Amino acid sequence: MIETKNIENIENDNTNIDYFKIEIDEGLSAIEKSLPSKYFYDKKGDALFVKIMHLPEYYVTRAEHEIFKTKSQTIIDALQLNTDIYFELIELGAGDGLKTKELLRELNRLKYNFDYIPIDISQNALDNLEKDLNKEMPSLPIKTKQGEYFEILESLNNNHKPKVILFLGSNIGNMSDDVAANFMSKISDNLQKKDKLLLGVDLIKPASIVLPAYNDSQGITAAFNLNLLERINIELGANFDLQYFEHRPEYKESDGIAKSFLVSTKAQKVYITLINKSFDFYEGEKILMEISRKYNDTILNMILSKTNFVVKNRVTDSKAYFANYVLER
Ligand code: AVJ
Repeated sequence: MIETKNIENIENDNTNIDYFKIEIDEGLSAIEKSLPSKYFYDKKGDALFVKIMHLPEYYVTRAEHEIFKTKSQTIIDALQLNTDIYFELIELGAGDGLKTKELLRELNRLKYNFDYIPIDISQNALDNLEKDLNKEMPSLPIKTKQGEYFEILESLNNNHKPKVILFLGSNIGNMSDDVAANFMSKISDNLQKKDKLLLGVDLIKPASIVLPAYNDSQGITAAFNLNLLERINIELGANFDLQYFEHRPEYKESDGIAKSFLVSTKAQKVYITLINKSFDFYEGEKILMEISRKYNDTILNMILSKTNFVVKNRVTDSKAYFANYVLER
């Protein structure tokens, strides 16, 4: 008998079980199978992602962290903030807030007047972040919001307070260019003139650097991908046999998009109880688990041309692996 997760746990993971079922069914029923990477982040997935951020091969977090450590003042200047004017600092997909803390420390020290509003799909990540920030900066007003970016967007224009949106960590990289353009244009539509967005993107670079970041020697990224199959097993009563799926990332510098696949190493059938359906895999069949888009100025400008944003400033780390762009509405 396959055990399904109890209601309490499902609520803790903030996943609407109906959407979860529908999206998993859709992804596995397509000719080219895929699963949505946003479902990586249950409790175990959050913990694995924290490990990823500390991997020697995963340069992404370190490169952006370097920017925040060494160039916070440049960023603050480019954001054209004024210590007399209150603003909302809204972070989309806050995670563990490692980089944001550098900026928060500076803003706090310089006595800027703001509320920090981190938004994340993971309540677990938000709870950890809030605890951590309360400890280090007890005077910092923090108002966490759990939800998907899109749901939160509309609540942005409920008030006309000046806003700075943080969209860091190359989280935009999980979106196709069309989705990214649509998303950025929705954000800009919900902002007032002169509001800012600080966007962090991983830059296009050779495969010799990018590929190992998604194929680490300790197998943490493989476990991160496989965890979604395990999650489907537990929450939807499926019988994925994890030993017959192999993690295989692909990246060509000419496309600038890292793709993570799980490959079925034999012909097999997987039954999902709560979907009441079985799914056939042929030997070598791939499930696209995640895309991680890498950027350059041309690609970013192409995306922004469909929005009300203009680029005000761009800062990079010393190796030019990563860029933070200050955008203005
Ligand atoms: C959090 C989306 C930026 O794509 O690099 C890390 C997620 N996936 N390793 C990325 C991730 C595998 C990460 N982002």
